[in-house]
Amino acid sequence: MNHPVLEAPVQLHRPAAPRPTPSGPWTRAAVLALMEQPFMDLLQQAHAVHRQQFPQGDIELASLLSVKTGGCPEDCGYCPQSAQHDTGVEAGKLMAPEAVLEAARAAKAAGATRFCMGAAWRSPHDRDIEKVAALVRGVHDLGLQTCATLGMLSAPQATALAEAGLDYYNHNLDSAPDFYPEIIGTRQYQDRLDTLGHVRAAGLRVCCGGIVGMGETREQRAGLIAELAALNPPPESVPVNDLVRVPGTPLADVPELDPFEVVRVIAAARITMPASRVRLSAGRRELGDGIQALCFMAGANSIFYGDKLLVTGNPDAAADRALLQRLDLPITEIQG
Ligand code: SAM
Ligand code: DTB
Ligand code: SF4
Repeated sequence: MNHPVLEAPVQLHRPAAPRPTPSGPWTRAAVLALMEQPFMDLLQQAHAVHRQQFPQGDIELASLLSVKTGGCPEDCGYCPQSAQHDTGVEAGKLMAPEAVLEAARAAKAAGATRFCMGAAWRSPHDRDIEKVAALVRGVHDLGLQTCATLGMLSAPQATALAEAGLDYYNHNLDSAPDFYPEIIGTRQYQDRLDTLGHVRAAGLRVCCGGIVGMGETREQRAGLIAELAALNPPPESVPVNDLVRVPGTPLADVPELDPFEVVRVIAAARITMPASRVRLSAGRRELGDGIQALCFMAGANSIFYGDKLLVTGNPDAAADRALLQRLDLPITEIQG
């Protein structure tokens, strides 16, 4: 049963076009059936898969840096960086390489193994790709795994980033296809799938997940997980973001999602994408330590680490280290 308060519809854009349900073992109905189990049964099932797939139980620490902030032409209803929302986020230029490398060195020194660079672009120009490629080379040379999230990419752009040493590309499906048009009007679900195709074809590893708590139904949360699990192969990293409700965005006043729903989504991601790193992403500050512990039990084994996400806050690095220590959870080490 969904909590009725959690079902507040948000109608920002046009209604959704019908779309075939994903094929393969994890149809939307099958994922929903998983999620509708009694909470403890779902948790137990997910934890068993997690133990089997990740016997060391380590938590990956990925640090984020907004290398180009604000002024984005897209209208994503959740995003503080859209130029279409009045959130007080100023549009900036691409950061200078030395400042990016300084942040990457600090992230490495604090224990991160992956460094993700985010840019508020709809789709980068080729000249932007050349500049980001230089950043990727520099971060790669520090011995960190590299990730970037720059919006939609063409096939040659994805290849250029792979050649520069990019390990992962983050591009989220964000929601179920039938909810997507209510949140974003400036691009289509298929645009996201096309970029993911170019990223895969370039040999990059895929980081792809979504956001919950935007007013979608539980069935639509199941629909997102079904779409992610149907990617072939499934994404290596699956970020699950709990909406950070930023004043000035159209979703600022959406009712808060029951935090146990986040745990259910993490559990469903773990069961349907057993080999993937499931990252408990935005919203951890609001979820608190107890719910985060349940998420780790349900199979989350990665977090964004560092005091800031892109423009909003994240738990302090020291508080995160303390939490993992209190839960006896080891941190992923840099390989090699
Ligand atoms: N512009 C690029 C894009 O949209 O792919 C990259 C940056 S964008 C900020 C990366 C992701 O951050 C989005 O796909 C969304 O999942 C997440 N995100 C943005 N705003 C958020 C918010 N307020 N709460 C939770 N997640 C958010
Ligand atoms: C992802 O899935 N979550 C991160 C990362 N990929 C780029 C971004 C979260 C953004 C939260 C709101 C903000 O600070 O802008
Ligand atoms: Fe732009 Fe990405 Fe924010 Fe959408 S989520 S407005 S594409 S920065």
